[in-house]
Amino acid sequence: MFGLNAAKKAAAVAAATAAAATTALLAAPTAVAAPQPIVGGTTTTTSAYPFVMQITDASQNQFCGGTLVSPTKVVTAAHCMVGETTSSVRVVGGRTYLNGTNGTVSRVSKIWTHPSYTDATNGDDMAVLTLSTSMPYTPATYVSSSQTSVYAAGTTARILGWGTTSAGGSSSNQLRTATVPTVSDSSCASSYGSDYVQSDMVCAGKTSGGVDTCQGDSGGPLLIGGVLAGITSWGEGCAQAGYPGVYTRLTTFSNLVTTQVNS
Ligand code: 4AZ
Repeated sequence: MFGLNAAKKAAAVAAATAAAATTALLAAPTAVAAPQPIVGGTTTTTSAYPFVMQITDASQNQFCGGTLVSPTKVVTAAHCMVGETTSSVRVVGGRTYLNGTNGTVSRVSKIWTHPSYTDATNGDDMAVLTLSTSMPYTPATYVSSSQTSVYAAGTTARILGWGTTSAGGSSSNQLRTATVPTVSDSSCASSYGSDYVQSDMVCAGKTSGGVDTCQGDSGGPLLIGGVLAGITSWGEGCAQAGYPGVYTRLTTFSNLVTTQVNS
């Protein structure tokens, strides 16, 4: 499983989850929990988190998240940009609902993808978009390269996005958020083996599962102390016990972000 990309993992596990859910329904119908936000969070707004951007296609259909780090620069995941061009992508700010028409829509004049990126499970899953139109929203601050202690195991991190509320489920029309504890490198390596690249990734999630990012949340922020510290990248399914979400470890890439912000 670990060689699959994030989207394929989600799809593959969705089939297994559906089969398991059928069994559970037959055995104990009242024991099946309703799907929850992101997976397991609450609704929020872009007024509360003004730096959270929708990454959309040219028809403004959202497919990933992003984080505004300057009026014209958005951090997202490299895997979100595979197959995309400056003409195929838009960035939408200030729009809480996927079916909204408000906020600010910008074209993208440059897509900078980490030059070593190959696959989310190999690391380097980061990209910086340059916007044609400035966003009139407060950007997020992001970690500096020296702030490696922010990831100490058990630290509360916040995840945000419009992604599916269960593996293989539907996206959320409204922006959602949840908090998850960071997970130690040793624990995450136990979950994911050599697909966990400690230098480039950090894991977050409850041991028992139930709260996680999921498909469509990719590229969006992981905040620690309100500061951008990670990018939603991949995981084995969503919210499964023993399989935390995997995020790009932004301290490793902070200087590259700054170079792009100043370019
Ligand atoms: C995805 O397919 C995806 N549970 C994003 C995050 C996670 C899994 C899959 C983490 O975009």
